[in-house]
Amino acid sequence: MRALAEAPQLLMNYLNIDYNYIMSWDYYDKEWSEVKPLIPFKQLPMIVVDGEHHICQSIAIMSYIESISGTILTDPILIGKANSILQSAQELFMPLNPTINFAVGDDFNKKREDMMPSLLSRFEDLEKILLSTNDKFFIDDTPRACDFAAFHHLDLSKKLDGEILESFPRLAQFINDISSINSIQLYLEKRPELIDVSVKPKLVIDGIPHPTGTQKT
Ligand SMILES: N[C@@H](CCC(=O)N[C@@H](CS)C(=O)NCC(=O)O)C(=O)O
Repeated sequence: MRALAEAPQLLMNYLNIDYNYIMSWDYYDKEWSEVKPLIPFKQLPMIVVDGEHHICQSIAIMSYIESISGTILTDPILIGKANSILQSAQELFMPLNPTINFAVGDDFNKKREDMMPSLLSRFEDLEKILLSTNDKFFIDDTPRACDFAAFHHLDLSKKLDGEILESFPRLAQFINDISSINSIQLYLEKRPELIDVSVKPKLVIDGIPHPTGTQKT
């Protein structure tokens, strides 16, 4: 699925950190149902460092990446603000991400309708914060974990409704600013495309469409 591994990958691409993205069934050579009980919190994403350290939870993964890159914030106020944006952005995960990646037909339409008020409310909050600053991104002119998390969910929401960001010009500008960063543009061009959302969602990996889900195909 295109979900919580996106922001860590955007961050690593921005920071020019080399990594391999490996499906769990390829890394462990086992079905997901057999892998799940083996990993620390039974869910992905997980980053494996030096082949021995297993870090789960997307926010923890991003904190780790920022720590090793030396781009960590030091001002406690800014750290607090960045964390509040990061957590608020990650709260958009459910039900947005599973709906886009898996729901089809009437179920997709119902979920879209049900989530719209809370989605729009959170978008309003994020729009307001960006409008209150003269900076390009949420904290300053440097994109950080909180920016990439917000970017992921906002970008994904366009697959729920292609016009959803029309009422949020500052968020649309933010998406544009993140997408135009050279390393991010390259990543977005090469990442698997998510197609047939709401019909029969698939990720196109190396030119081959694979149904989303937890089965190796
Ligand atoms: N709080 C966790 C949530 C992780 C999560 O929900 N992972 C989903 C995919 S994005 C998962 O592993 N689903 C498969 C399963 O639960 O078996 C995080 O931020 O990483």
